[in-house]
Amino acid sequence: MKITDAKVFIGGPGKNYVTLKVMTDQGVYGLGDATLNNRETLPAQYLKDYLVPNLIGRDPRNSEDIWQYFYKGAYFRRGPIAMAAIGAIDMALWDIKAKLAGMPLYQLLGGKSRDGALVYAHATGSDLEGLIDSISYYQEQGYQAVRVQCGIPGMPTKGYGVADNNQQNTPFITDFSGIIPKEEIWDTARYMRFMPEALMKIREKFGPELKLLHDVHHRLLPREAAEFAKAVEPVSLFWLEDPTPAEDQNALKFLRQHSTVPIAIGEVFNSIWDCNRLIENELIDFIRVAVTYAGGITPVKRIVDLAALHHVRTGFHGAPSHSPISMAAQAHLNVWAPNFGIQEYLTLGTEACDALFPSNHGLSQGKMFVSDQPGLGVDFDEREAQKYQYNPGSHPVVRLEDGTLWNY
Ligand code: CS2
Ligand code: MG
Repeated sequence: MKITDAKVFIGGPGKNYVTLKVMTDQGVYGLGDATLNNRETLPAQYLKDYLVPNLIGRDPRNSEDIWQYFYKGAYFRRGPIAMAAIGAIDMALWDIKAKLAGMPLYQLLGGKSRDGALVYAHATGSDLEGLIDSISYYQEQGYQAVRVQCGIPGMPTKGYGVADNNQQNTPFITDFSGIIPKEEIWDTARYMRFMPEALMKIREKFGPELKLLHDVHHRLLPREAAEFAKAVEPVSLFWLEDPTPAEDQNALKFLRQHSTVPIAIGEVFNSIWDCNRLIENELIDFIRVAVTYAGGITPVKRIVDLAALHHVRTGFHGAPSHSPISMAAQAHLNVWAPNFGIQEYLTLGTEACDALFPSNHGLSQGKMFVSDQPGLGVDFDEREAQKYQYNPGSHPVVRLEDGTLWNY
């Protein structure tokens, strides 16, 4: 069996999805997602210039060797651009493999450990009142878990994960007004004074059942993160996400000495080497990798298996930038993983998106139910795709009030 061609598409409704379609001499094709938020043209070019020419002619069933060839063969390894491109190929080859087997992909991983996989939505508000309305909205939709992000009083700009004037379901992460990012101001002191108390008020209002998650988004120093984690212990968060910049795998040691709040990190990781020490030293409770950014199903399965040895559960990234293809790949991993935790699920699905990516993965009562179609269980409509093209966008760059460049 041979790969005969591969096509790369950029675009989608309100998104620059990077979609890979791999064709074979037996007519079976596979799909992959190489969407790297705000840098979409780069994995697309990496695929077109380097990976696709070396893919043609290979046997698509040899997904491990092909992954090793593109990972080790590059010499300069890892990084988000290359791993998103490799990840798309790996997803497409698993899609083909499962279609050839006539099985939904989860069967090749080890079958189902559960039917429904718990998901969480993004509740947001420019103030606490707006956030409480947003949480109520998602609770009424049946969600059992919500991430809560709030505008901070007195903060010169709105802060992370906060939609303008309480608009819900807006793509507040990427501003498609060109490639020059807007600048936002961050003030840690204001955040530290306001957010723990706001989280406590939310817990008091919604009671103990609702799973609350909060994303610090890399913005605290290790000591500040320890202080914040200690302060929010009474809130009983489901998790506190990215309290410190993810590169420093030692940053959480201090936090772990001062708080038992569950920690989730990993959405920016591109390989097992970015998180092996966090997992082996049990410095985190949830690993947040994404199949696109971490290089595909093949390496993410290894990360999940390592995590299972150390009581670390999965909490795969699922930001608006992920296309239904990588969300489908994660849906199969979610039903299989014996150490599944939760799946981030941005309720930004629209008719236009469903038309571009037909699938019958389902969402009900705050859980995602995987398709039983052979393969990933998602398709890609090339005619629909012709409606879209690349639309440059960026998320903000963040500075402290004195101008110091900070973490977005
Ligand atoms: C966020 C991401 O969903 C999350 O947990 O951290 O949406 C992140 O803000 C974007 O992927 C950045 O491009
Ligand atoms: Mg995050």
